[in-house]
Amino acid sequence: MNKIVLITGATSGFGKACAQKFAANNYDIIITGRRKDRLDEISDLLIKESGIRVHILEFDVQDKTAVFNAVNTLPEDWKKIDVLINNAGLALGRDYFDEANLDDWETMIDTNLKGLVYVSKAVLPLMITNKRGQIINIGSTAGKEVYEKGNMYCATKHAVDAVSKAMRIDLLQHGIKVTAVHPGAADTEFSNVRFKGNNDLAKKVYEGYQPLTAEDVADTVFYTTTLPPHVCINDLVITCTAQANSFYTFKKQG
Ligand code: NDP
Ligand code: 8X3
Repeated sequence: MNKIVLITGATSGFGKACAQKFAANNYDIIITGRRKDRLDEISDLLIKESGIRVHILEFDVQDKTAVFNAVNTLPEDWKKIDVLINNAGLALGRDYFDEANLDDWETMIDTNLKGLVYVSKAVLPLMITNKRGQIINIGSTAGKEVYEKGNMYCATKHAVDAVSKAMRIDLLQHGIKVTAVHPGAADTEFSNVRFKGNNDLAKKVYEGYQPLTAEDVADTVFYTTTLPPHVCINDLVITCTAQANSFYTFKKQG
């Protein structure tokens, strides 16, 4: 029987690339997200490319009831989840603290922190019953250093860092691995979302250097699942070669 991975935010970016990477390595995949048309498209693609099984769960991670309903009503043959990738997330806006929009902040807190916690709490009983599993939380370099106008996005990613540490300690007794992967700048739909459809501003983020791709991150996420049962990567920061951390990126001028 193939192993099973559940990926949140599989309709785009890292989540979609992870789905393709795990499918190519014979995992059966539970893909989740809000955009049903994309979930259907990606399901067709994965089946065509890799011939594995795909199960679609359409929900908003901010909706606690929807999250628990979706996971609790999984068919029996989808309940042995080996890997959970908590990837769904977003930044909204890049403004000074006093000028930033409170609704944007609440959406980031509800998605990046509370959503991650809901999905984890829903999936954990299945992993504990199975006496195995790995939870991979997608943090960010923004969870390691706070940068100007990053305020609440950085705060939610620092919270992901802290929650990952807390999970790792409390789940030791169940033998569940907890891995936090913290990427730097990667060219996905992330900046289009952050700048609310201003694609010129989004494009500027990646000018003058070669950022990570979604595939770079997916390859690394997959690698963390290939280690022997007694080995766990706890915390991993991955940036493109031009980036040192949140503050330093070497950009070519002109
Ligand atoms: P994308 O915008 O390309 O993908 C984001 C994914 O999250 C989409 O599949 C989206 O699905 C899903 N999502 C967002 N909000 C919700 C929600 N409320 N409920 C369910 N799903 C949701 O961005 P990335 O792939 O770049 O981002 C993935 C993760 O990586 C995020 O947590 C982000 O913070 C983090 N990250 C990104 C970096 C980057 O530079 N790109 C760097 C470091 C970390 P849908 O809209 O269909 O619901
Ligand atoms: C996304 C990377 O630098 O925009 O988490 O915070 S950054």
